[in-house]
Amino acid sequence: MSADLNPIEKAKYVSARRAVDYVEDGMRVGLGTGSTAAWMVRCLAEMVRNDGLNITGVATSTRTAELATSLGIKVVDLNEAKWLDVTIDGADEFDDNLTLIKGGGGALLQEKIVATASDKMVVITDPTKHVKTLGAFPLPVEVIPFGWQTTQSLIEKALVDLDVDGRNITLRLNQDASFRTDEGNLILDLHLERLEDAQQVSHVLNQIPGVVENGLFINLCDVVIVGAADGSAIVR
Ligand code: ABF
Repeated sequence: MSADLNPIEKAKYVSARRAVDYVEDGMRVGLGTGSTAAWMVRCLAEMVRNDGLNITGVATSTRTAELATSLGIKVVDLNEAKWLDVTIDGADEFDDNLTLIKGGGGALLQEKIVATASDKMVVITDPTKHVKTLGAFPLPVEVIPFGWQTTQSLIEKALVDLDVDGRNITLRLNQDASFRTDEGNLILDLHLERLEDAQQVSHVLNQIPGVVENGLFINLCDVVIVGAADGSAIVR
């Protein structure tokens, strides 16, 4: 780790370094997406190169697959691996129930599939990711391009009907309309500010035609590692 990293990057590296302790020889490993997960991929690649670690990776995005492959990690499709021993991934927020908001990087669909197809999910974070109540980070909602503006209206109506505290919920297309996920879908950012009932919101969202998936990861995360710039890590 280079000395000139800022405290948050140091914390991300520390959590990633601690997480690779969960990886054993011969494992099939889900490789997450984002800057924290990129540190994890680099740590694993070092173990493959220097210690002869033998693992098979399944990436959660094209960019993670490219990084892992370029560093010498064997990457296969989930259809080939079928099931994974452990997935290590980042998050945008986590609460005390280890419920996550993920998807800020636009990879939530593959991330959720890979996490679900794993015996264990280890989430790597820095201290800014822990929240008492989810929702300060906009909830990413993946929708197909066909009629996405109608889908957006349906989401807004469903949430008003759900009476999510009657707040002025705003739903905005993530980045610009040209952004596409690996599957060619769009991401809508759902600004809820506060999200008390993750199960209910996730269920309502995923009933709406056109919605593919959302960034709420409920009962999927087994362990959260919170790194700190001083080199320590809290495992929750
Ligand atoms: C990915 O990494 C996304 O699901 C999540 O939004 C993002 C977190 O990014 P970073 O690690 O760069 O903070 O897992």
